[in-house]
Amino acid sequence: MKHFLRALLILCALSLVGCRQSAQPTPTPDPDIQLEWLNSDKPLRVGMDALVFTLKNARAEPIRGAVIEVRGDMTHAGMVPVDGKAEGGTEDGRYVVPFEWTMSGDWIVTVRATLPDGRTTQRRYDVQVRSQ
Ligand SMILES: [Cu+2]
Repeated sequence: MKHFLRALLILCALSLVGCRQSAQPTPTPDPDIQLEWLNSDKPLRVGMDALVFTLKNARAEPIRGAVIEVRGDMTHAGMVPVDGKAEGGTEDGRYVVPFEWTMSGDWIVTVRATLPDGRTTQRRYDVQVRSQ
């Protein structure tokens, strides 16, 4: 019994670490960079998806040549985070990130854009993914 309790404690501690790892301090977004997730309002379903982001400057002009990195963490413990990435962008500043929703439930999506000049911005979205 003693061993079981200890194992349980260790498991809890480990899952807490796994769960909170993604909660890095969010840097203040650069007001000159507008990062938007265009299709975040449509219903999200388990499986492969294509996340579309736009990147614009303060004058609403498209920014090309950036890198957009997406990280998805589920709110419960024991899941491997999902990563996605897009580089370059289209002429109108769109970036399409292939991304797989591996499970239904609540996700925290962290999107980070790195511009060619090294500036970065980050946004967080809390979304719900439904089963098929
Ligand atoms: Cu999960």
